[in-house]
Amino acid sequence: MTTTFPIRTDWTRDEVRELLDLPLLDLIWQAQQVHRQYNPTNSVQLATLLSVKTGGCPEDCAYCPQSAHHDTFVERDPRLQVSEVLWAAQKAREAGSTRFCMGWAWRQIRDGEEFDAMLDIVRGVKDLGLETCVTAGMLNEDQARRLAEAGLDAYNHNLDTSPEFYGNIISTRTYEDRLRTLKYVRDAGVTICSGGIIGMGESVDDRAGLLQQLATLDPHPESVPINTLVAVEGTPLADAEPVDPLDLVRMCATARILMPKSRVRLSAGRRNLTREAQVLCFVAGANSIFYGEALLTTDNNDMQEDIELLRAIGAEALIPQPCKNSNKSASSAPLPETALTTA
Ligand code: SAM
Ligand code: DTB
Ligand code: SF4
Repeated sequence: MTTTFPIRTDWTRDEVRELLDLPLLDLIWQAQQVHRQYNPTNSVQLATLLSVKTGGCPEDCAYCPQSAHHDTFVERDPRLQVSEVLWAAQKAREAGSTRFCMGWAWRQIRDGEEFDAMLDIVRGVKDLGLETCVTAGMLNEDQARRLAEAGLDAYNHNLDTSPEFYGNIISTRTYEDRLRTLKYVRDAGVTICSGGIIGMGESVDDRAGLLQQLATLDPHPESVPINTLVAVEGTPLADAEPVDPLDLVRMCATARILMPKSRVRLSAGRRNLTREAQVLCFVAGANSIFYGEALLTTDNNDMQEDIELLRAIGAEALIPQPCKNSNKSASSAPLPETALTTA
């Protein structure tokens, strides 16, 4: 008999903890059942990242190489021009990506020229037929509304960890600040991308706390990035203990069970995983990756190796939506044999 799993937004922390503590084989079995019920195809979404405004961020996030509070390899770069971003988006599309995620290292973007350029970028990327995602720190209600009007599909704003552990990682903003921006984004009709990071010295209970926060947002975030800390020299977390990849598998599986329909994205830190560990994450319910040479400021997995791995497991990539004015319809398709990069 097939069990069916309802979608719930009333998860308790104890329930989440029980899932995280299950024998791994039982956890993966349950996650696979949920995954097959809600996501019956083998589709894996490829999302490409681009840092539009890099470094010099006034926030003090302990993990982040872009914080002005830490002395890291990241140089404050002049922000990219609209045309440079659109060129990069076009390349990402040609390489097989369907979602283009753009980062601005801000605490909160100011209205005016800078914000208007962001709106132009969103419109331009959308016109290429890509899903658009922006991450730029806090937003006010009006900014969320204007981004929605420009056609923004998703806003990334991670809760990062549990409410109790948050103060150990960031002191310049609060959990409530984060939740408020998520509410403005949701109210404006933009989908939410929100997840967190493991490997910052948090306990299993903190991981349960993060997942419980995400899984009690109603509706669930449409996209849930699970990052493993990329320990960068010069940040306070430079010497953090590496994460056991099986703990990442547990996070993916538990996120899948809690949020059956969300895209669970295997995010930063994938470069340190073997092919087999990545496959276990896909089995556990991850169904998206960051695809491209770089994340925001650090290196990502080799694109050709990614295509080969996804082909080896029979994954299907979504194909980009048609550009505006094209009459072709969108669908999902086998992956290309090679990452279609052009210099
Ligand atoms: N400033 C914006 C913000 O914080 O929302 C956007 C950019 S920020 C770099 C986006 C997310 O990347 C963070 O919320 C964090 O979860 C993740 N991140 C940043 N540095 C990381 C690192 N070294 N390792 C893993 N994840 C990281
Ligand atoms: C997310 O959760 N991870 C991405 C994206 N959302 C913006 C960023 C990862 C950043 C890793 C460190 C860096 O390359 O700067
Ligand atoms: Fe700034 Fe975002 Fe980095 Fe925090 S994570 S320092 S808010 S860029």
